[in-house]
Amino acid sequence: MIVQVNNQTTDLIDENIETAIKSAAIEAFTDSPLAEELTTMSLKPKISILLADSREIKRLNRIFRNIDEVTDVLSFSALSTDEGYLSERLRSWHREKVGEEEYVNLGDIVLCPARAKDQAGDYNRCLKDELLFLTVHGVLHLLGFDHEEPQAEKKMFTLQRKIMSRLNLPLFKAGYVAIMGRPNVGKSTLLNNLIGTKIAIITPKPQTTQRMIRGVYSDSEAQLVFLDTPGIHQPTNKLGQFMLKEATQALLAADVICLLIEAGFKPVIKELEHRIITKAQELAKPVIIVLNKTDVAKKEAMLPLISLYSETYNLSTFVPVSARTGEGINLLIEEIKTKLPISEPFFEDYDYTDQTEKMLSAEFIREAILYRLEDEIPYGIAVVIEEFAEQVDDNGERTRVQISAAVLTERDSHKRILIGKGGNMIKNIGISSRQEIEKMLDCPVDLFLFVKVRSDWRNKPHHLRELHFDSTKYS
Ligand SMILES: Nc1nc2c(ncn2[C@@H]2O[C@H](COP(=O)(O)OP(=O)(O)OP(=O)(O)O)[C@@H](O)[C@H]2O)c(=O)[nH]1
Ligand SMILES: [Mg+2]
Repeated sequence: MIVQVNNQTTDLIDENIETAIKSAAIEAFTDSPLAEELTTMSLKPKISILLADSREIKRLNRIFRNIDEVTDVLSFSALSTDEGYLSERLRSWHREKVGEEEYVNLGDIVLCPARAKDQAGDYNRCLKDELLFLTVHGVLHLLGFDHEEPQAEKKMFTLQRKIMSRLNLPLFKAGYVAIMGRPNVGKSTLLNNLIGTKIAIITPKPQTTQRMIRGVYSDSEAQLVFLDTPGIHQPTNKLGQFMLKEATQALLAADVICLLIEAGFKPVIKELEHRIITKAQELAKPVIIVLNKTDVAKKEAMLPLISLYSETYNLSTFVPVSARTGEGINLLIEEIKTKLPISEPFFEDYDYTDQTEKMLSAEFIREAILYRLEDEIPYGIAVVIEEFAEQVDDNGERTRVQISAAVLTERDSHKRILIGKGGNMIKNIGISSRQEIEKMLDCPVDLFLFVKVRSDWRNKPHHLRELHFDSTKYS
């Protein structure tokens, strides 16, 4: 295989880097079906790589893609290829004789070292590693891979990762990120927005989340394993103790702590935030202060908050977001990536949460109850799925699900409120939670709700165990 590197830039690149670029191009091509096809035809591949300055790559980007911007890499394929395979018959003009050997030109790659240098800084890589990454990316484009559609992107990026690790460039980053803060600051809303689907219930009432919830975000550069936690508050029963333990465990497990505060909070540091930051700093874990609800906060309120936290704890990463609208979320992801360790991913893409359909069904019912009942009553409520029966058609496709759920309350008087006049309250809870469950399961659902009294279940270990609240997390 011939890889020609033509360096038009004046500095940045030495001979070692040029040699490494050639090896990376060969490594990216070697295992492809096209490589095998050419070998059987006794043909040798050829790739040209141009190292261009910012002006030149901008000019090429404008001419060939109609985008008047500097970019990091451009690929110009000389053959029609599709995900590693040749998708046209080779013609005589594709072949070129050099001495005894016959070569096939795969195309040209243009790299911009100046741009790569800036990007390398953003990802904590050296320039050489970034250029090798871009070379592999460019060769995969020549082979007909692209990242326009999610399916295609997944294929391309998985292959890219494999090649990078064969080159001993484990540039991929992965780690755990705890989303922490007081109740109601928007932790679960943020988690859902990061993952792009509803895996945690959200209500305007504090103490909605009772357990740690895992949601995994992955892209070509990193895997961020988010742990949504129960809002930290002073426990008044065994369930509360369990919730606090869950949050503490997330902090201990995490590589990065995202502490959520509301962007509109007064510039005062309360005990709770102080405890989280000092514990994280004691454990040498980086803390990102996420100022949430920017859609409703006054911009001027944020600056005093930022100065206060940065001066008190010597923190430097503050990311304003609106978990509700999604504003600032991409920036948050990029900030987290800079703080994650280099590592292989922990989870497969399909394994994006630990929440099962059964668990989520129970949570959607609890969410509907939290929305409808006032004051303290909803906190004494738990939901147990007693039956989850799926009907499937001849192809094994799910067509309908029957769910029976017991709603536990602490008192007879609460049971009466929950059932409502003429059964109206429980009926409405059933209707709205069924709609959510149907959306999740993507099929019709028959939902049957029963109300049962379990007095003081939040303090009774046997009831808590029945509800799968791990008994080691409360005394
Ligand atoms: N305006 C606005 N409201 C938000 C935003 N994020 C969350 N909320 C609202 O804040 C309330 C609490 O949101 P959750 O995501 O349940 O908060 P949490 O921190 O998970 O709460 P706990 O689980 O109780 O600790 C809900 O009414 C959300 O709709 C935001 O960015 N902007
Ligand atoms: Mg929550």
